[in-house]
Amino acid sequence: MTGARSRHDGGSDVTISDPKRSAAGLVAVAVSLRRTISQLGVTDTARTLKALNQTDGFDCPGCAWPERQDRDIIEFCESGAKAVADQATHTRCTPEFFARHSIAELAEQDDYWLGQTGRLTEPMIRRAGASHYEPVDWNEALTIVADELRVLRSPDEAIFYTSGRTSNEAAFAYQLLARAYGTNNLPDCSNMCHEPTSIALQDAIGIGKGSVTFEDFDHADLVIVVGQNPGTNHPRMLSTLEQVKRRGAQIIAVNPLPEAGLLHFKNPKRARGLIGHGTTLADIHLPVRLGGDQALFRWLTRRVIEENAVDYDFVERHTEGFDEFREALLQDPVDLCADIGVAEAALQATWQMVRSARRIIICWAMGITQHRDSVATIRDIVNFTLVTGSIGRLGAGLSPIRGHSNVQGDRTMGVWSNPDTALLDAISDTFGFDPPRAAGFDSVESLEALRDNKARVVVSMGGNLARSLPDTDTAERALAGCRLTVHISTKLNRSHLVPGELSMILPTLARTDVDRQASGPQFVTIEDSFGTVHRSIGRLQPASGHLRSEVAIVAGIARRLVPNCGVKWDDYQSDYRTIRSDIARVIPGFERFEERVLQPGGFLLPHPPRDRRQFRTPSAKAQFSVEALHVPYHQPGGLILQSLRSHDQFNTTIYGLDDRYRGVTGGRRVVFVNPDDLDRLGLRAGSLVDIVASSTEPERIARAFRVVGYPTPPGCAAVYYPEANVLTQIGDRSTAAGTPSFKSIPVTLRAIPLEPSRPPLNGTCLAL
Ligand SMILES: Nc1nc2c(c(=O)[nH]1)N[C@H]1C(S)=C(S)[C@@H](COP(=O)(O)OP(=O)(O)OC[C@H]3O[C@@H](n4cnc5c(=O)[nH]c(N)nc54)[C@H](O)[C@@H]3O)O[C@H]1N2
Ligand SMILES: Nc1nc2c(c(=O)[nH]1)N[C@H]1C(S)=C(S)[C@@H](COP(=O)(O)OP(=O)(O)OC[C@H]3O[C@@H](n4cnc5c(=O)[nH]c(N)nc54)[C@H](O)[C@@H]3O)O[C@H]1N2
Ligand SMILES: [Mo]
Repeated sequence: MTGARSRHDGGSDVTISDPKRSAAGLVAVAVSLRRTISQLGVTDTARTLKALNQTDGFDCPGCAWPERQDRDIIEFCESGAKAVADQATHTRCTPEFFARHSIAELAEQDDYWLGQTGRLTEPMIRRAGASHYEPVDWNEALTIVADELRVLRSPDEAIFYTSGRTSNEAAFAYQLLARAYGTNNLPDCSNMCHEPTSIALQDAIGIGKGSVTFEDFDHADLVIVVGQNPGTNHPRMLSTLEQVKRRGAQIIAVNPLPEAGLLHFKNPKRARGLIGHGTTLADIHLPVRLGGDQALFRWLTRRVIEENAVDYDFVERHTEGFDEFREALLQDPVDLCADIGVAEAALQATWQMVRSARRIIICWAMGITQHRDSVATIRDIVNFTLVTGSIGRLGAGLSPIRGHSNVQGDRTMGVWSNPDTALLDAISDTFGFDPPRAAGFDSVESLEALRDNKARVVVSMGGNLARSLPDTDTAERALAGCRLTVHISTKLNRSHLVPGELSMILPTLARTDVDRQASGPQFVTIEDSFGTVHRSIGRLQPASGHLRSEVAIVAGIARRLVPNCGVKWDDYQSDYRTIRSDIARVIPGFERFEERVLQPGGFLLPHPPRDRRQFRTPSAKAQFSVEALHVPYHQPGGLILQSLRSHDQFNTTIYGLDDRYRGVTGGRRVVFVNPDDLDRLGLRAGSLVDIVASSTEPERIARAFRVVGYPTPPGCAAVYYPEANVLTQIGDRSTAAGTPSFKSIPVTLRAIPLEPSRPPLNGTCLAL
């Protein structure tokens, strides 16, 4: 089974200590510097960190949390420093490396090892039947890609995936290439991430994006952070949460786990943060059960209605469907404590806090989106914001926190398997070719199409589908069954090692690198989680003279495949201003793009609900919706399992083997279980177990995990992504958005007898 391949298997080297109760502080500074200096040396570390997230520097290749206009001279976090160290590393993965190691040999290594091989330096090809990758020149590589695409029976046999680091310019060119060629098969990482958010918000308020900016955080009375771990995944958000607290406003954290970054923050930019106890963030932590959020928001909304706290002025003027919604909601059982997983007293305290707040922001991320009923949950979150009039009011709003640094921008640029007619019409009007109208495959549908031989070529603009998709075994087989796999990548990853009959690794510039084209040095643009579009300019010398920018690679394929589609591919490549000028013609909100993006800090895209309480739904009103209440309960003898990120990874890229805040050191194959469940299941902390997905055919097993007793709610366990992906079936996905249910997998734990040579771990049962 796939999961068993790691050198760091079985958690044998893992040590466990108590989880931390505060995030950042001096340790974070020390780790940031140690990591960057070890990868880049002292001089490049200084040069790089100074430019990180500055208006004339480059955008962090980590998360999508925005920068303030009046940003600090140091505007990065530990996770950002690690992301930069990973990309700007001086280690190189060269043709000699590929000559030394066969693909089969490399496939035996784990993700951490693969990530340590450094930046790719030259285009590589695995020719049919070959055991090794070998160098190939760019002309031959791009010609093969175009030739292979040209001979497919239908353009819909090709899949063009995008991971969310790709710049606006490259994304715009890439979706034009796919559509001029003739397919809407443009899956993206968003399909596995915030797709439920985009769908729920589009239907409810007429735009699939969040409705807040920093100004709102500056005026909020209450910020509710739901299903998100900012201490690890969006650490710069902690400064904003700290400011919220210092103004006297309040924070509620809704999370099964007591994540350190939700409890206390030691701001490394202030002396007190370095030596003191830090700022307390969450006033209330609600340890909801996995998937208990929908019940929570319905309970709260019912309180709002029953205790006469509805913003009737907003509801009457700006919404539709309130009466039906209220009637349906009042049918809910009065006592939802068990469904939420939280005691009545804590709910009442939460209600008091909500009752006294006029300006409420709700933030959420993967803890909400990666469930079967995620769209319904988000609609119920929106229902709550509508009864409280929390949209289009200063200090209030919906704040989905995006993942990849440009995932929101890639979608704005048209990377979308289910595009709206307006976009396709604008493309047709501007370039004169007729883009396909039928929807293409999203990420999981692409996997199904590959499995069923309906698709035969995958082009992957970033990403690591072998590890990020559900059902790892099928994903690997699907990639290996392709006629051609093309990976436009910065670093080696598992997907390169399950090559199609022909496979290509096309090495590309990273965000940190200088991008020089025929017209001179180029910048690219990025859209953050609040909808601000700004510049990013690389500062470091590229890892090798052979690297090409993502734009140049797209243009190189396009020039050979669709030379006469009305897009000026040569100009696109030589001068990115040409691309921006076309974006301005095609994408609404980008008028005078070049001029406005040259302003320091860039510009904010329009958001009608936020700006004017205007809702572009069919009725021009925000929509209440009636949703069925659903809670994923575990079976007797089983658990519900979530998969999440450690403090030392970026998605499928594993930076290191420590999860500092959760007290895990030296390994990743651990499963966090509530101590009461250990008794119920007849297990002990330190036991070695296989994790078995319930009722799947064939049986799905993730092998050899150490049990850690941890303060997670009863019945709810946790394990790291991507080790857990083998457990998620392709069919387990959000009913309305297709996003895999990575955070509610029904499982059982099967004990593996301990070998006599391996004593049980000490200290694996943590104090609650
Ligand atoms: N350093 C670093 N930064 C990153 C990433 C990274 O891997 N590393 N990834 C980037 C990407 S692409 C994304 S999408 C984001 C992800 O950012 P997050 O969404 O913060 O990522 P996860 O680690 O998946 O954490 C989910 C959190 O939700 C909680 N949770 C799980 N299930 C539930 C539930 O049912 N209800 C509630 N209320 N909470 C729940 C978990 O306990 C955990 O705290 O981060 C981005 N930033
Ligand atoms: N079990 C489980 N599975 C999950 C999740 C989960 O929480 N649990 N989360 C899901 C989420 S939220 C997401 S977003 C997906 C992410 O899934 P993917 O987008 O498929 O994966 P990443 O790990 O982000 O991609 C990493 C690779 O991108 C390449 N890369 C890095 N920077 C660049 C660049 O600038 N340009 C190019 N061209 N390539 C680059 C590198 O080669 C690197 O190996 O995974 C999903 N899968
Ligand atoms: Mo994501």
